[in-house]
Amino acid sequence: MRDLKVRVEAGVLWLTLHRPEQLNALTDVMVEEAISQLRRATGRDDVRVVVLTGSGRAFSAGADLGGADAQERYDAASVDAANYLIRSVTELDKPVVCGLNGVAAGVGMSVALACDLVVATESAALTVAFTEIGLMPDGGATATLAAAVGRVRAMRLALLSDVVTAQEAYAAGLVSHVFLDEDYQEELGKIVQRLAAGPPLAFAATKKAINAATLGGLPDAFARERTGQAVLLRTEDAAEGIKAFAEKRRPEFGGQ
Ligand code: T3D
Repeated sequence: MRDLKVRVEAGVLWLTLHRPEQLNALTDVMVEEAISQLRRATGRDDVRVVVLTGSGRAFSAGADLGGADAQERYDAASVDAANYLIRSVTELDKPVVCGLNGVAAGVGMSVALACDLVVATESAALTVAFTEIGLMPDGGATATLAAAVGRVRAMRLALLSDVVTAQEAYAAGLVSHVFLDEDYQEELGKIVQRLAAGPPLAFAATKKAINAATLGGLPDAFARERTGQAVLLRTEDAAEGIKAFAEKRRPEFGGQ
């Protein structure tokens, strides 16, 4: 698939989001293909660990905001697809590592937060971004963000969409590792190889137990996000937010 590069090497399934010109903004087809690869990974003996990463200078800028019909492309069904992608990460019985090679925004950040480890380059950054365009966080981020950083900082990040540097993200508990850009690829490779050589049954049981203990509210979060986002997507604020992004200006929200 052109926009999702897939390769298996030494027990590792590498899934690379590949729309570098659009900062790897996610299309429906990319989401569907990533889900399919993650779901198939369960039964693959040649896959012990999965890495999700991006091409170029971004991990993913979230939903694709390109085109005049951007707002109409999204509805409850697209929220369901995003949520299913997140579940495919959290429910996979193998470690999933986010190779945070650059910025993650919107549902791109939600994907990163769903992964078991987030290995970042020093130049990477995260921003919730949704509220900047009149939407609420989805892809389970209302649960995973709060689980990672606590309620108060989750509110700050979600309401103000501050851009968090990789070092700040590490200090806050959003990412598990940060490496200098020049060391990142090699260090990511070492971590992934340790996981590939580790005990699959113990990893599966550990992942399931930690997710159960920390993300028990995820199914309810998906449901709330679906309901809230379906409404927000049809507001004038969302239309203005998406239009303003395309026009590279600050949005003016009227609360309608
Ligand atoms: O169904 C549902 O689930 C609905 C909900 C949707 C889920 C969401 O993810 S909503 C949030 C969508 N994402 C955003 O709002 C983030 C938008 N992007 C940004 O805020 C910034 O691009 C970044 C902070 C990520 C990076 O900033 P910067 O200054 O490094 O790059 P830039 O100049 O803004 O972007 C570079 C190019 O990528 C630019 O194109 P150009 O002008 O060079 O032709 C820009 O338009 C493009 N780009 C960036 N983000 C997106 C995008 N193109 C399409 N979709 C994007 N999301």
